[in-house]
Amino acid sequence: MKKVIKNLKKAANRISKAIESKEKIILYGDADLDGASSVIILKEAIGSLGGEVSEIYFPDREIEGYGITKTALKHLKKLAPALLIAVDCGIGNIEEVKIAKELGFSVIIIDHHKVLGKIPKADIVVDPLQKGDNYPFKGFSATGIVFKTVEALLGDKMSESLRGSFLQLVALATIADMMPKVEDNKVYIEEGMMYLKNSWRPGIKLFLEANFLKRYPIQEKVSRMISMMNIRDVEDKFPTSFRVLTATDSKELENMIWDLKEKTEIKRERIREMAQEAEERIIKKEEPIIFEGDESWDYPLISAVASIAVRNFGKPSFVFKKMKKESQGTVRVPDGVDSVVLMGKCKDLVITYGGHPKASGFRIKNKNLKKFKACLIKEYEKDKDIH
Ligand SMILES: [Mn+2]
Repeated sequence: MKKVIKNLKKAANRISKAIESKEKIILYGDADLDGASSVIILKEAIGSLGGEVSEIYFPDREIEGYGITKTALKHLKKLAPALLIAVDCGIGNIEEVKIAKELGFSVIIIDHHKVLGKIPKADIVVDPLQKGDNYPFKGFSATGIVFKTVEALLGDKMSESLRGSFLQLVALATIADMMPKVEDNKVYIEEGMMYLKNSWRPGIKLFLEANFLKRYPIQEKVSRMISMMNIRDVEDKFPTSFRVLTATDSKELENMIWDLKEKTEIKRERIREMAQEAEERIIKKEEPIIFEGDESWDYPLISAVASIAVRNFGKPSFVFKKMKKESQGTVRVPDGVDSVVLMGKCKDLVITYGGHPKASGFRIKNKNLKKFKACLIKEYEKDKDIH
């Protein structure tokens, strides 16, 4: 028998039922390129079946935190009862899902993050990393799983052009999320790249034709476009990636792309400054891990700083934006270290944490920062002794 991702068919059937019975549907996605692409594919697939999406929501990580947030539920509750589909939002929202259910939402979670112990009591959870999932490949982006879901949802109503337009987004998201380029992903990226070259999505088309990318070969064009779009800048509800991938007005798009280009240049300079600041502090300390944060650091850029720190020092790097009472952080680690497992050993000290072994995040009360750092060092050294 052909292996399928656990609960995938169930999720497709539930969405199909919601379309038929004209239930309200809410799409809820992480604001990065993977989350935005997931939302777009679902929106267009539902649209192609004559369904309608009542609301799209991207939480602002800096203000609300990651995943399904209480701020979001407060905003969305007027729409209940409705089908709430959360994509690329992690698998740790036990409490928030409980609240959503009490508010009258039916909840589907589609995700690709590591499961942390218990899973939320959503109506349907699709995550190849959950227990009992026998699908052999585990390295999908969230968008890759969403694509498989809409394949099941649309069946033979998936036209060649729809498939091509979805695969472009799967390729972008898979590359953006740095998922392994093997097995199913390899096929998605190869096919997606083919469609990307001749994209009829106005945003992609204009991006790849942009003057400042002219001199690069297509692969490089695409990778530059991805890094420019993979920012979680939620403004008036939507991240830029979502706008660029869905807008149709070419004047508006040209402005957005130009704006992104300028932002990217400023961003690059700012990352360099922050990385240097961090570096000056790191070399003064001789510690087994890097644990640095600052109130002045720009949250959307700290992941880049953490990546640079791993590259330069070869140590697990925890970099955070300090806010009034809490800090929101990002983690990058060298090969052989699992950041989610490591944080799991200190999980009582954080508000939330999660992600992928090599790239993850956390949110913590400022009063626990010192203890968290001490715990991480202790646990990391313990593990190192074993190896
Ligand atoms: Mn993702």
